[in-house]
Amino acid sequence: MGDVVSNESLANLLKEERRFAPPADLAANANVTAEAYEQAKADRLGFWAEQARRLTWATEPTETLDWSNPPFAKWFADGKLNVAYNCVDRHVEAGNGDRVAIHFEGEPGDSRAITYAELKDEVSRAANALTELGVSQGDRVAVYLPMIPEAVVSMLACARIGAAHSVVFGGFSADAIAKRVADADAKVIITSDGGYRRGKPAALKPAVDDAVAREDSSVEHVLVVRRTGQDVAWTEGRDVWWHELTERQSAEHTPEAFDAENPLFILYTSGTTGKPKGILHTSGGYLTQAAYTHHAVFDLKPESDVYWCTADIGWVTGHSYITYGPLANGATQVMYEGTPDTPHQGRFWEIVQKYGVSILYTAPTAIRTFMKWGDDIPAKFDLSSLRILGSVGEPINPEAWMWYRKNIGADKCPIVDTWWQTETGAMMISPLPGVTETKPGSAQRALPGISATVVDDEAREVPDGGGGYLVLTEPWPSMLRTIWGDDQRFIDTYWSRFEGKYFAGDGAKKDEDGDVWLLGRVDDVMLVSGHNISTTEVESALVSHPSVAEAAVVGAADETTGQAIVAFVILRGTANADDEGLVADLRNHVGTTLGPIAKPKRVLPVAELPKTRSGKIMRRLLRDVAENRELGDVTTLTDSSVMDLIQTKLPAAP
Ligand code: 6R9
Repeated sequence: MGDVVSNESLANLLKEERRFAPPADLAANANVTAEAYEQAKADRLGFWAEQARRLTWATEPTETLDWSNPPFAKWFADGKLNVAYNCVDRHVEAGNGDRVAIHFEGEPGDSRAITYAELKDEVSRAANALTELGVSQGDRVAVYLPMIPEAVVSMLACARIGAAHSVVFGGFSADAIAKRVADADAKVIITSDGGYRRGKPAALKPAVDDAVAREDSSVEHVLVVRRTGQDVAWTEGRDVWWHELTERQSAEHTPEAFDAENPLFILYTSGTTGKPKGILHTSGGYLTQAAYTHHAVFDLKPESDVYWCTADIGWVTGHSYITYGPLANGATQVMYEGTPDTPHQGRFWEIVQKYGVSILYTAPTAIRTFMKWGDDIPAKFDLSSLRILGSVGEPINPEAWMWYRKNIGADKCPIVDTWWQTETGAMMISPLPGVTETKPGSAQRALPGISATVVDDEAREVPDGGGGYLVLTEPWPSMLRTIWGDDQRFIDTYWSRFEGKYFAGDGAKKDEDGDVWLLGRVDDVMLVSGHNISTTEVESALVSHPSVAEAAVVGAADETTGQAIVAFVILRGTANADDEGLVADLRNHVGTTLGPIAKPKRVLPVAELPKTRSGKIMRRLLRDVAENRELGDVTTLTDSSVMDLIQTKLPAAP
């Protein structure tokens, strides 16, 4: 919270009374019941040792947690396993080789079904190919691909040979690739000629060529998947076509067992400032929690469910809930290459209908966009196959939650709002669909085996009804092991704010039942007349007005109140941005919903909001605008023209 930090706990303004019980049939057949909480509470390590048995180990672990050198954890340290074997081979061996693992849907409408048996062959060939390129256990491989099956195959091929992958989101620049590749010291980059984006082929290889051309590049080979068929520049000796290399490999590859703590991947998070942090995840504990949470939170029935996570493989959600969790559980899933409005705004719902998707996992930013596009669009499709809806990435505003439930979930599907981070590796706080009476906008309760709470500035647990900082009080299997190459930064960033506790960097409150509500990043918390006010609560109040589709609020320096709340809003369909009355109405609406203290000083209707490439609102940039400052770092922004638009909207500061 920088220099505006107040010793007062976060104000608790929003009241939400709506409750939704789990559907009776779902509760009766749920994978996980309320007993799991009791069991994990009685014996947390025993609980995780039992969950680790979902995996197939070459050597069963005898030790669950080694916490002798905190905050450096080791889970299942004397166990050995092969992660790719767990995600692929064992399902084939169990007689499920004919089950579809991935229904791939390309943006131009091409599609491909890949069974577990086929996936096993592809992963084995790719593992042999990487070996031929000189990659071995302990090496790093960068992956810069669109959302195509080869992305999953590449990750699993690395895992299979014990090399760590570092996936770089396909929308990042040459500069971002170069920094990440250099930090991880990657030997090989796997990329493609391009991918389809908004109806057109978009090139990927030029950014890799540019990144690799830099002097300090560690890259020996660039492995290129042909996706769009567009022309590519070629460096003989360095560049290799994926199809040429993999086609001549054997489909046999014996998976070697690696230590549970063998690095599985590095994934960079930009944070708000500074050099990206290479978050390191390892094998046995990570896969245990990814698989368990996917089983428990989505109630996955691998024989009958069709699961779809709309995230990109370049984010942690794609890692844990496209590649590792679902495949470890033998799920059938949809993988979609493109954008939600290509070629039309009903594309997602058309895909749900086409494949009979039963579990959908998406982000609040997408849900708010669908709200803006209108209820009539999903209404044109048959969504009756859906039974569980998930949300991740940002706090979900209660009104967006209600819209999701009503318009996508036919007013019956439980919504699981899952809180977690790149650093946590897997879900930490979420309802369980067969157990929890859900509340719109709350992630509710730490999952079985997870210990989370909310503390004040002095590290004291806040009572029910209080607000403060979200912390994790016990180590968990899929926790980050360190920041790659920087143990001190790992300690400073996460373990120094509160002694012995993991500091998540999110504001949170506990309601009268002890359920957790996430209130946004603590760097974004506003300090108005001595009160800490969460961005999420004010934004949710704005989104609960029928004219507002999306809102972002920031605290801008103010002579009288310290900070004043400035709100940027995207209006719904017919609302008029020049309507003075509407602006006054929105201010009053927040005043009556949350109280006068939370009333924005200014409300500015805008056409777009600045977002990171994973869809999170970048309030930092809006703060720069609201305080008439030069914009800070915009490199992680999806579309920098958005900021020009917003700046022209802004009247000179009073
Ligand atoms: C998985 C992912 C992590 C940050 C996290 C928090 C926000 C994610 C949330 C949520 C409220 C949820 N966040 N899920 N806030 N409710 N259900 O998004 O990882 O990209 O590392 O972001 O996202 O602020 O700290 P990552």
